[in-house]
Amino acid sequence: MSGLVRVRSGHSLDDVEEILERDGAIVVEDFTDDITREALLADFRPALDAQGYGDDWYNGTKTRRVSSLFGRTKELTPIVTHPLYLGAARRIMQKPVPIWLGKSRVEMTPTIQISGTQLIEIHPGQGKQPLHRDDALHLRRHPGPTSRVQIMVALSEFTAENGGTLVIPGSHHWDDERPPLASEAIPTEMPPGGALIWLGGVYHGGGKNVADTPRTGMTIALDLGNLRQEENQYLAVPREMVLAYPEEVRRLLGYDRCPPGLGWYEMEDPYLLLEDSE
Ligand SMILES: O=C(O)CCC(=O)C(=O)O
Repeated sequence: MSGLVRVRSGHSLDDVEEILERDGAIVVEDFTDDITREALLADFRPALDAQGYGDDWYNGTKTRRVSSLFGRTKELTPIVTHPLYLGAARRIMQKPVPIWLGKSRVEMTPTIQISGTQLIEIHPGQGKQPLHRDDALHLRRHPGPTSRVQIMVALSEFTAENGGTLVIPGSHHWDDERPPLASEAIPTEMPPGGALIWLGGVYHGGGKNVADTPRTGMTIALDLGNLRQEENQYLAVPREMVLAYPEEVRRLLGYDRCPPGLGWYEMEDPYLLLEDSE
């Protein structure tokens, strides 16, 4: 494959879903506008500037990372509810599962939830990150149903030179025996405001930065609601910040119950806990 399919924000969801199922990844060129991108950068910049480089081969020794993103800004609604991101994630992951309840055959549809969030700023001199699958966190076998749909929003331009995310298209179809090779990976190139959406089973990694400016990306992962969140959102996002978001986002942050009965509080929908405080 020569490159990732590139679409615009108004593209048909049917088509984006089909491309993601086939290639495992897609670029949306105009995912977010400059106003949102600049507001996000303004909210994140103090934390990013105060953050030192990582100190291991995986996170990068010339890379700055900041997490707890929903606790640091109130501007993430248009990103996480974007119809092509949330829409594709819902279609790909929220598949009904048949179960027996006594003699009744019923179908339960899982929720999805915000799992990990990170700003990743790759500085000049950073080498390639090892290619990996993010759904390895779920200790699962491949190929199989998708348990994660992730996004990387370009807060600065992404190029082949500055560390644009390396992706192996189609690798979510591979089994667990086939190793990823650097020669199979292609760099994600996109303008500021563009986004890469990819499935958890796709091999990818941060690229090498041989440019003279940093590459700044913001990643959010949506996972199936019956899995543990990668980043503990109950600890990462203070209550007042959860309350600053609309119901759909609060539920995505984990204040929701995944059928048939995961995550309840006092045997009720945990969302009630937020309603009571308004
Ligand atoms: O920064 C990137 O482009 C990808 C980072 C990544 O895949 C990771 O840190 O797990």
